[in-house]
Amino acid sequence: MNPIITKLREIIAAKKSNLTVAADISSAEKILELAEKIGDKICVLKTHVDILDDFTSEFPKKLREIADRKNFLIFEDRKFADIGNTVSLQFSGGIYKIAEWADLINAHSIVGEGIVDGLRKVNKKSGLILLAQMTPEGNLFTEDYALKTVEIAKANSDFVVGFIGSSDKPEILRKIRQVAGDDFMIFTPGIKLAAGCDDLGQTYNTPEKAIQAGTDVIIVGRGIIAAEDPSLEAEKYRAAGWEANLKFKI
Ligand code: 5BU
Repeated sequence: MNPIITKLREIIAAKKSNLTVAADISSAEKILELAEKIGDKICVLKTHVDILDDFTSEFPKKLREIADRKNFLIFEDRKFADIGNTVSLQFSGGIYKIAEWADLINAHSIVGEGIVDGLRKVNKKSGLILLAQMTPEGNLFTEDYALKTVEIAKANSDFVVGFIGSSDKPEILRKIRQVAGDDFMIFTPGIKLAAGCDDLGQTYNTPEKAIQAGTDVIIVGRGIIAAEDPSLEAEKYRAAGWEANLKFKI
């Protein structure tokens, strides 16, 4: 088991928070401001560094300082999806040098186990999340695909910390949980207090539905970052996620 799992579980218990906030904002400064505001409420902050207009190598350093002070992990949602050699270059190099700073990264399993080997080759400190499902309407993920992804994870449990699972197909999510057992963490995006969808096919389900289906960590983006008061909203999601955790998991 990857020690990052233990660390994440400790953070979740200490902060009574299974909430990840997706900081889908194009300004580094605004992400840092958000992290200061909501850092106490979250277990993980999720980034897409390639949407930043003003990325510099200072950004991950500053975010790390906040993450250490407020006790949360940093998840770069890069969704690697290439041959082993290419992903090792993408993970370690380029402008972003993700391997230097991300606690968590993710990858598609569609290309097979070689992607895990390619990422592991240059890994320094990150844990890998495999996409077993995705949230958009009409996606091509199947139960068979999800369960084969779990097999890859089990064969690489030194590095793989868990899965992305979607509560829009809770029966598959439940199977992932059953087959994966408790040595992996499941992260679920597409979460809002009011279920529904956006205008580009994103599906939303409630924290309760995701956790009942077996998820460990809920990922919330616009439900929090687009709110008038993100810290107030983050507290609502933290409380809802934790309540569901107590009801269904402990
Ligand atoms: P939202 O604003 O709560 O819809 O943002 C969801 C975030 O989770 C966003 O950063 C997506 O890139 C990310 N995401 C997702 O929505 N669905 C998926 O299947 C995966 C990631 Br994998």
